Amino acid sequence: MQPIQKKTFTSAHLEEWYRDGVIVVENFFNKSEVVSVFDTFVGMYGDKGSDIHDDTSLNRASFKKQFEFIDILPYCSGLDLNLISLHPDLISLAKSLLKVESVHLYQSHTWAKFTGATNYDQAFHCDFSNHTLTVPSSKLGSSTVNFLIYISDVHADLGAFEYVTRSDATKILGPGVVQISENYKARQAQLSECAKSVEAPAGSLIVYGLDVFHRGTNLIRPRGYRYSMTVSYKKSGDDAIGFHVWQSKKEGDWNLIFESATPCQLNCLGVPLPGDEFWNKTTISQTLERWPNWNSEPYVSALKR
Ligand SMILES: O=C(O)CCC(=O)C(=O)O
Ligand SMILES: [Fe+2]
Repeated sequence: MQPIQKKTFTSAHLEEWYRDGVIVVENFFNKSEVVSVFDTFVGMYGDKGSDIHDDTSLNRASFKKQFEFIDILPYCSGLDLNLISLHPDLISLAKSLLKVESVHLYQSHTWAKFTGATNYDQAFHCDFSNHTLTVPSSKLGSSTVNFLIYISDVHADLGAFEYVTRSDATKILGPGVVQISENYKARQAQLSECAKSVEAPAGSLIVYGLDVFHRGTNLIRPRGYRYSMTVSYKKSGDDAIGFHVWQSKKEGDWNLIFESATPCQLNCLGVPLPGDEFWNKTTISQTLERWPNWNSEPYVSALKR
């Protein structure tokens, strides 16, 4: 088992994960890491916040607009942005939370939200429906972990994430409930009463399970914006879970990642580790042809052992 390396992450957090299904770690990433990612967001999305917020009730089209400013790994610029979802501390945390030696990054996207672009309010929900064709694992801690990373400072009027701890949701909905099937409005109101709002600085990390009720909220501050990233890991080899298929983005600039990521980081994208039976002289030279700046040395060395 990999130790939890991050100073800001303690065993009390681990207990919270099993008890509440949610952990908030303020300043998980250091300022210099986040400032660089923030600057890349500014270049990608700018500041489109309007003076007036949108509080009209949502329909299908305005709901879809919540997801307008999203890009998927690999990103067109910014090495730090491309590597933040593969940050060694995040990988190590995912391994500790899932209690496994090997994890797979199955979701990584940016998300910019702007005051007035739409109404960003959501109902309380659990995130499993587009991560699996079934339901979340009923084992505490599950086989997946979702991370929401704040890239800008987030206050209540800037689309703060809201969640309900597992025990509060159990009191309202009963044990193990992940879908609200009756008394929808009343249940939403009850969840809202005990919801916690995450106001936190850029670089903070929200960790939550697929079985945790949560929601996005509207941005109402004039000219407000919220930059964030959604990143999910699963236990390697869990075929029940998925979101992106990295191979479908073969036109994307994977060079940025291949030239800087460690074998452990690349392994989280499905690249076999040095020493794996996949590697031989042919597969190494063909991979080098695809990604000329890839550091093949650890893979070559492992062949000689
Ligand atoms: O961005 C957020 O604060 C949460 C969004 C969310 O829960 C979702 O779109 O599933
Ligand atoms: Fe969600």
